[in-house]
Amino acid sequence: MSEVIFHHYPPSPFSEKVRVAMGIKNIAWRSVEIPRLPPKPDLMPLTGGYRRTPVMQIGADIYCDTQCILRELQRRFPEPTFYPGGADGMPWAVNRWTDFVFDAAARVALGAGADQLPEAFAKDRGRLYFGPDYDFKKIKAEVPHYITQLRAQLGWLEERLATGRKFMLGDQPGLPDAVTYYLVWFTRGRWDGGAELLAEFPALEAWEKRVAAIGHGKPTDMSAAEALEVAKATEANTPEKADPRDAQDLKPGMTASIVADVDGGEEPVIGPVRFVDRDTVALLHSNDRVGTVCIHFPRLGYRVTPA
Ligand SMILES: N[C@@H](CCC(=O)N[C@@H](CS)C(=O)NCC(=O)O)C(=O)O
Repeated sequence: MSEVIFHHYPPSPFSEKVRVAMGIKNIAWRSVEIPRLPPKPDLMPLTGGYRRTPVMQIGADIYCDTQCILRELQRRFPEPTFYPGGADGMPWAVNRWTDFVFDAAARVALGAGADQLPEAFAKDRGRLYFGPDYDFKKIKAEVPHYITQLRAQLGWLEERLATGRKFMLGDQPGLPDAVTYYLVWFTRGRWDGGAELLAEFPALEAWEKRVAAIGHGKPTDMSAAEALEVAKATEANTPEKADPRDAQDLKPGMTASIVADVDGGEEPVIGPVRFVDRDTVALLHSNDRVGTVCIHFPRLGYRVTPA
């Protein structure tokens, strides 16, 4: 089987979600460090224009969005399961909820630190996370409100752990640990007030140390050029598949565009449909640097438009 190649940068919170998930499964993976800001000239040939972080590559199959990445990791590496104790299904709902918590955490961290943000970073993340009318002055003024939103939700995690569970589902770590840990990691690491807020939650802090101790599996560095070569030398391993129940009636071969269903100012990825099911849609994309790749997206949170 081709290696897992993970395109990310160390301070990326969504990447930390996946790094911990790979730690839970103790996966050996190749680490490609990508730029924190566009342009990302060695990533775009793989993603067809999708610019968010992280992205996972396995041969010529490219997985965008942590939802899609985590599902594929569970499919390819079923044991140890992300759903110990028969928690199947529920962790995906938890994962989706954490996007909402992250929005509060990002407003707190970026709002509180607004005066120190490098201009290019503020411009990029302002538009991406907070829409075309983003206003850091307003977000900064509302930080106390966003702290209340973050605190209430961190409190739920504390309640869960204060019952004596080692991990969110019991004695074994699972997907709910990976997808909530990054919120705590981001809150502590990126906001001056993080440590004080978290000090209210002793069970959460003890769990934070247990999850940190799991580590990130077995990463070894790879250059972006090598990752592009891997894609070029490999054929995508995704079969052609339609879904007779698909409400949009997407069919392999038809051209479609796909973009995150938020107003982040992102470019859609366009190409022929390869694979459709309830959770995933994959498009083909070709260019000189990688040949043809198959780019996978989640259905949830993404808008597909047939051309
Ligand atoms: N829904 C996406 C969100 C990913 C996301 O917003 N990632 C942030 C960084 S952690 C990002 O892309 N920032 C802009 C960038 O890296 O260019 C996912 O779950 O992967």
